[in-house]
Amino acid sequence: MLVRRRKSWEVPERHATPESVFLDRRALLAGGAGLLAAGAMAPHARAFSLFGSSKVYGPPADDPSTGLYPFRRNDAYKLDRDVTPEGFNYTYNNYYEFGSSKEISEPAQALKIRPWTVTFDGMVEAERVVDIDTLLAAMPLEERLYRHRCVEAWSMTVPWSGFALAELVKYAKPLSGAKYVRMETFMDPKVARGQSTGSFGYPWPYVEGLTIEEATNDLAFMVTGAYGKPLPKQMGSPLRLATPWKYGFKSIKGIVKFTFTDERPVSFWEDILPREYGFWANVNPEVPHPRWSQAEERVLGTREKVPTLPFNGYGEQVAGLYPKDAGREFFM
Ligand SMILES: Nc1nc2c(c(=O)[nH]1)N[C@H]1C(S)=C(S)[C@@H](COP(=O)(O)O)O[C@H]1N2
Ligand SMILES: [Mo]
Repeated sequence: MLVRRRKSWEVPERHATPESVFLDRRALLAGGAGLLAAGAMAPHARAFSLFGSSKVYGPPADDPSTGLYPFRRNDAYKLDRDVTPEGFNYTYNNYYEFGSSKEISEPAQALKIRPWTVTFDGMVEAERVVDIDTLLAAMPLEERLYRHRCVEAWSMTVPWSGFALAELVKYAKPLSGAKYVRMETFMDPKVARGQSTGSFGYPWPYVEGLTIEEATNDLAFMVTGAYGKPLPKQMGSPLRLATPWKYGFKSIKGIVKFTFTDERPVSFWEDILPREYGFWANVNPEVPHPRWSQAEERVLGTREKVPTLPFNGYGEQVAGLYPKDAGREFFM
């Protein structure tokens, strides 16, 4: 059963793009990817063809929120490394709804991001369904620089645009008995082919969850844009999560629903492979994944490997959310 449900994370180096390919791609992006024919690339042509289309898909041209950007930067969130060039973020993605490789930016363009509604239900004062642009107008918009650490041992740094998840929780008016917020991605197998074919019976739609304490911690951020512009579709437009102290799979994309509950939600990957992916997924270099080390990470856009930090470097803000003697289950 577990073997049937195998996914690419189980063989991270196979999907982790070799450094040489990255370098070729960087040169290509710098030179105007669309103009270079693969044939002109001679020795690198084969490596490049791994990426399929050479087109870089940025923010959707018809995104009605474009005029709101850029958001005011909140300088409280600082980085110790360079921002990852946007070309990398636009072309190297995890979004299994559109395929299990990193090169899903082209199929992701099929997603319609308007109209888009967000539902608040479960243990709330009153259920409501809100249009994304109404929500954007109601939230205090800001930009923050965050690190992102994927469980596959690569990392990026991103200028995210959005608003504090705590503001959204306030807006949703949860009842005092609510202990968790469960988040759900859109479901549309006609548009997202990964949700229908070849998906090994994955439990679509994608689900993630946080405790209310985590969700109302300052660091938890709802993302609507990146690099001072609306999000490209492949990065989770029009609404995704960023919880930078947790492994990247917690950062659910394409969110359509927030459900407040007193029962701990089961996350998508936890449901598929509970021995390897848990609910908490806090970054910890000392707790290896069952099949690889988490001690270091490849920094996308560079040739560097750097040590991974506890809570991805955000321990000061979030370590207090967890027991002092937190065991392995908090870090997987
Ligand atoms: N709905 C959905 N959200 C998702 C995923 C996914 O497959 N589906 N992948 C996750 C993983 S594993 C990571 S590392 C990040 C990747 O975000 P990026 O493509 O913007 O780098 O999205 C997360 N959110
Ligand atoms: Mo990830």
